[in-house]
Amino acid sequence: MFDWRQDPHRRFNPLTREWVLVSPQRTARPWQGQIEAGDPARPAAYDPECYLCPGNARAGGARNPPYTSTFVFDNDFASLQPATALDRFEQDGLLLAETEPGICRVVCFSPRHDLTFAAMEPADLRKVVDTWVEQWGELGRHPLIHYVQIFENRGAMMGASNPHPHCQIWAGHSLPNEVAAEQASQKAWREERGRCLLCEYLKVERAAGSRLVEENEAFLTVVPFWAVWPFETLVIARRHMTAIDALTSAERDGLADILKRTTARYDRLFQVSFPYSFGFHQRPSDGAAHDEWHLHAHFYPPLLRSAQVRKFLVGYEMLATPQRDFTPEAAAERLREV
Ligand code: H2U
Ligand code: ZN
Repeated sequence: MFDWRQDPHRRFNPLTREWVLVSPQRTARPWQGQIEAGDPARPAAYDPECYLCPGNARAGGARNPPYTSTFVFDNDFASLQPATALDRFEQDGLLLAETEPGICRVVCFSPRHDLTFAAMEPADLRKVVDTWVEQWGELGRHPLIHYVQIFENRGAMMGASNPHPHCQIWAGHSLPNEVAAEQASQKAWREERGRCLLCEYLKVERAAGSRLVEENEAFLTVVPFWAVWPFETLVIARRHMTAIDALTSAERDGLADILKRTTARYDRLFQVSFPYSFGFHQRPSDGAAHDEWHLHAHFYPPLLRSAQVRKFLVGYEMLATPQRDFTPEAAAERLREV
């Protein structure tokens, strides 16, 4: 008899329409590879050397105001620039390039250098949510901007340059790859079945229960059936909405609450300030209604089975298909236990 909990199989991701190989029997293998040092102990509440702390100088000459809540500024090393003119280059259908105008910003969540989502007060997290909604709207109204990506790199392991709680916003002209793939799937689902892919998925996960991690009135956190990263989670709006501009006041509190609870579970599971990349996926800011879109966020944590062992997508995963060593159901169970 085939055992879905133990035997090798593959699972389908309907959002990206890609497969992942699940090989739970591999968790028994020994580890003689790299051991991660992890982030240093909790930093001080204020760091005179930090370019994000209130009152401090940034690289490039600017100085932060003595801010007391959230603080937004234009990235001093922006990947995208608003003055870029639209242009295109093509040769023989093989060499293709397009200019990419845009705006990059940094959002500090708090004046406190030592905090994380998990350690912040709900009222302060609510201000972060309000800032996201405001920034998303403001940047999206720019005529050249068609997609606003809000994301956070947490922890040195994920490439965050600084432990000060902050996220980035890259708002650009074109649809990023992941967003384009998810949009195509959600659109096809809507056209073929007349329903929303993630509304349907929510029902399936609530009925199954085995992959649920957190739930409140407004949001749900699950380890998706098709997760690639060991403790990957998907945070889904309970109500059908295409973007964060549709959140009611209570739902904004609900978003703050679910992010705090989810990250607190991550921190407790591995007894460290858990590293991850986090970001929202939602309707493009191109003026169309995009009713196929359903607001959600992804957490992609790199840690594998302890704070010392991290996952890299290499070898078979680079050349063939991503793979994971234990089932999403087992990961969700561990997250629920802490
Ligand atoms: P990360 O920790 O995710 O790298 O985000 C920090 C961002 O802050 C990064 O994009 C910017 C970097 O360009 N930055 C400034 O805008 N000003 C500075 O003085 C240093 C860093
Ligand atoms: Zn700081």
